Amino acid sequence: MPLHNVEIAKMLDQTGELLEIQGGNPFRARAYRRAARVVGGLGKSIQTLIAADKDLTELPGIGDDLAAKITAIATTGRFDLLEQLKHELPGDLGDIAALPGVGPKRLKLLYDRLGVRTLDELRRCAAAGRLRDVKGLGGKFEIRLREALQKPAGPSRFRLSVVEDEADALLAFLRDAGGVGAVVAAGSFRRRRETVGDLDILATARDGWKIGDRLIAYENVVKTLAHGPMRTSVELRSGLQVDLRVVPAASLGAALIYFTGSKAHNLALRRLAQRRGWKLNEYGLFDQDHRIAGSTEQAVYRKLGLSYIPSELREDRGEIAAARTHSLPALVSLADIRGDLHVHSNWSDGAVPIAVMAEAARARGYGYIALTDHSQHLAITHGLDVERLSRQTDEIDRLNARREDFTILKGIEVDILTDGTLDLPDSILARLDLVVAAVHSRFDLSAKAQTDRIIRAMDNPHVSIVAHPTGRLIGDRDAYAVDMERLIEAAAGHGCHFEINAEPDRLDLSDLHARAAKAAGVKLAISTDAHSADGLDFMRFGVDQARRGWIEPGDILNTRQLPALRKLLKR
Ligand code: DGT
Ligand code: CA
Ligand code: CA
Repeated sequence: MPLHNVEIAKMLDQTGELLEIQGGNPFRARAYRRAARVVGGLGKSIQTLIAADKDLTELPGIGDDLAAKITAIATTGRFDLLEQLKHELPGDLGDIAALPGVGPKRLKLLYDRLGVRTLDELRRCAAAGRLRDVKGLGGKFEIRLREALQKPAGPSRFRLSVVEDEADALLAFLRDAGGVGAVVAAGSFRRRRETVGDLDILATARDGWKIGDRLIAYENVVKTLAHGPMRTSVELRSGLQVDLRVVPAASLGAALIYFTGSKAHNLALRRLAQRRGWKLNEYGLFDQDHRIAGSTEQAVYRKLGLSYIPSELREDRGEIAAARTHSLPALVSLADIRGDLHVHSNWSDGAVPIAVMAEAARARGYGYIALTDHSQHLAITHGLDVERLSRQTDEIDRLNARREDFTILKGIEVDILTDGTLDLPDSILARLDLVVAAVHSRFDLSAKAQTDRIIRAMDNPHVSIVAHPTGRLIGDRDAYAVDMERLIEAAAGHGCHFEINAEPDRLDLSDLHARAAKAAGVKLAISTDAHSADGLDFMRFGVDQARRGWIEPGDILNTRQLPALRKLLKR
């Protein structure tokens, strides 16, 4: 049975961890971890890539060996190396290593100091409060571990990109059935939240049992949780739960509003209806027993005196008041994007040459990209020093001379060092079209030190954009401590811009931070941080996040034509 990206990523990550625990070649362990992140963050499913005969070695950091292994995992559902590694460790240590926060050091402490070999022994130790007796096993770690031990296996929330993979395939499968009308995804997925708890699907169908039967027959279903003529719930192999509801066509709009949510948005709408003496539920908008709207969302909103509210805004964050005065923002959309301002090539840790990235961007209808490889401090990425960067700019000049209709901007993703100075001298930065600055180290500084550090970087007039400003990796690493209010204020004062990094595990700035930046007049770049041509397709997730942040085309740098963009990049 074929596996999904999340599951493949988990196996690769665990392999990296076990290799590290064994203490072998650290680069090998790191390569697996990195491959896990790449696979986990892909815009397309590995299954699709393999089916289309795509060369997996084009993905960043994936060589022949890893490509073969990933293909084997994806097609057989098993990973022999991982099984072997688990087998080589005593007891359940292989599974214990997969728990959150358990790395090689803590695993060794658990084994040496507490004699833990099995999950049962670990549970007993945690319940008896013995973890905190060992330095390094108490505090937050103990709390997190207890939670993880209580929870059934598998992640409880899924990244949007992962659910999109599942949803695309599943919706196509359901639509293929006979006698089916609309089949639409609702819930947090339709609101484009960065993570999704479960997937809600609405359908109209002649026979509710039949479409439910078809869902149950889907190849990735492992468990049926409920089955009836109006509702079928299943669990997929990845652990994702799917709720399918069959509704009459006359109620589709009302049901879409209800099941798209959010709950807070729904409650506010219902209060609005009640004030007019009406009733709103998933079947329609009713005046006494008479349905006055229900077949489309537009009709329901209109009857309530509201403009149509895009799903991304339905969080009860002021959208209803704005819809009442017809002053909702005209949200940015993918079609507004004219270029990508954060892109890597194989000069640092990207997978392909500059020309390939440029061609891929052009094929997506863009007029420009900014090449922003890493700077020297990030040695592991083969970051550029002054000499290589100036050779790269020559290369870009040569490539640009070949094309009238497309421009490669010369840029760098320069490291912000611990003290807030930049990793390359001003003399070279001055020669670039744009400088993207980012924190890649010392995530552990105090909020004050981290904030000061980034503001100091923005003090450098060559810096145009701060990339992934909070450093979070969704589900993996929290944002570093930083005072976002002060950062936004400083950016506004300096004419510096922030990035919404579109990588599905970053989405950094988040929706709320983006909205706060907009309120302060700070402009944003929506950038993919692509390390391969396919990575450019992450743009849509960045746009989703921006829409959730009430962002309009005018708030975004890369909706501009090149001359206007150049002006904004100059400080
Ligand atoms: P999730 O799945 O945790 O990412 O978030 P949602 O928003 O998809 O939530 P879910 O799956 O529990 O329910 C789907 C939608 O159904 C939710 O957005 C709003 C609606 N809904 C669920 N429970 C209630 C409720 O008690 N009252 C109202 N008014 N709506 C509800
Ligand atoms: Ca849901
Ligand atoms: Ca649900």
